Amino acid sequence: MSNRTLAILKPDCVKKNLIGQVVSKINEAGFKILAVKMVKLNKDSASGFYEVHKERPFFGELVDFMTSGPCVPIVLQKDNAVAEFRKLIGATNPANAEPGTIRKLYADSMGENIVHGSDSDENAAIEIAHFFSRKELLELNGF
Ligand code: 3AN
Repeated sequence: MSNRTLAILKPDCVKKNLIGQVVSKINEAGFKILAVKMVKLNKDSASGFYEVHKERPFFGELVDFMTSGPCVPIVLQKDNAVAEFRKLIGATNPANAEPGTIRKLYADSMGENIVHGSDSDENAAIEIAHFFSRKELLELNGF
């Protein structure tokens, strides 16, 4: 089991000035930040990131939203990071998210749901590589 996951603070999180509050929740839950940056995705990059969803009816909307403003990818470390982070963010639809989860606290809708979290160790590795080069990760953390 890997101890890393990729979080993205989505464009709604950045626009609503919630970066600080969400990062506080992440730190309070015991995650260590290994790497962080702010980026504005273009259509190709967002489509590549969400490749697995390309046949879903909401794909166009998802790519439009993810390219609508800057977002903040973060590499996080904790034991059992993928599952622990998904527990912290709550269900995809904020209406169904547990009280106290990041999406319950801050998200407006299924599409604009504040934060992304990898759904498997395999995808975490792919998603981390989408945003951070080997060189950057080596320089920051020796991995
Ligand atoms: P999660 O991010 O909780 O793993 P997924 O993998 O089912 O959720 O969906 C990927 C992203 O697609 C979600 N974060 C959400 O922003 C968006 N999404 C999922 N379902 C819908 C929907 N019905 N309408 C609009 N956007 C959606």
